[in-house]
Amino acid sequence: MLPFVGPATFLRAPYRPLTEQWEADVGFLGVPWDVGVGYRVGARFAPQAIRQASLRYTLPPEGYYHPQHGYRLGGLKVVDAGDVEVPTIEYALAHERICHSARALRARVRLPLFVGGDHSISYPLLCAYDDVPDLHVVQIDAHLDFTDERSGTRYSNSSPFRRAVEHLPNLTHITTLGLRGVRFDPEAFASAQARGHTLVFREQLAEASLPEGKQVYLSIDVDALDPALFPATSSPEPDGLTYAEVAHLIQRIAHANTLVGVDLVEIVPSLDPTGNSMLIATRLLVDCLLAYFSSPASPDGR
Ligand SMILES: [Mn+2]
Repeated sequence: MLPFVGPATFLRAPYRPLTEQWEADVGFLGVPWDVGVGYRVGARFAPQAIRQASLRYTLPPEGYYHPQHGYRLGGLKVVDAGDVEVPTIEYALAHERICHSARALRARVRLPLFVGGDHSISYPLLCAYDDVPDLHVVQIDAHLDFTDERSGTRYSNSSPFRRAVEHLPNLTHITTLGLRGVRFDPEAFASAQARGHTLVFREQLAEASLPEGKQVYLSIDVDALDPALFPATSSPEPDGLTYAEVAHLIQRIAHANTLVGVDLVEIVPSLDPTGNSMLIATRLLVDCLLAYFSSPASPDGR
């Protein structure tokens, strides 16, 4: 079927709401909440935009074919679990519903994929992982998102990991990859350093030391990518990562650890009328599936 035909679900997977009983290898859940954004809004529209873009990556039953790697992801059972039904503005209610839905998805699939929304959703998503011992978070992001409070706000997209470490004693370590910009919060940086987080600036990426043998929750903020490549994001910073750098990090993290969940956040579709950003975002989700379910056949992520 051509990529502009038919109703849009993620990779053309069947839609099964979380109110039904089912099991799958992969579950896609939209989290269209962008009330926590500190700059340009619109990430609430990303789950639908990703579904539309993902029709170009429809996963056939026999898998994707590549001449050098053969068929990959054949027989993989993917389900589109729809979106969290978020309220208009009440953040506590939104967090409750996001956490509840994330728990329900975790119970049904091996690899949950959560698509935001702004980065504030990582806090309620991580709350659904309070039973995972020695949980590691790997965050690919231009920003630290570890601010205690900003303009009197504690649950914005600047603070999800600060709230997460306060709430989750089992969250033992955070590795942040791709940091850059000129607007660091000194208190947040000192606090993350004092907790022993691994903080990797964009320039140090090649030598980054990544966790090994851990249960890893991977949080990908698309502003880690270069804005020339991925303009559809709220808070762009110049000199970002290339697609290959991010794909390679996903492979390294997935192969050395057990991924327990992935979120992909801060995609603002209206900021890229070409649609290329949404295709790249979809491709990063496909790369997560390839890294998790395929043998390490393509170290460059292609
Ligand atoms: Mn972020």
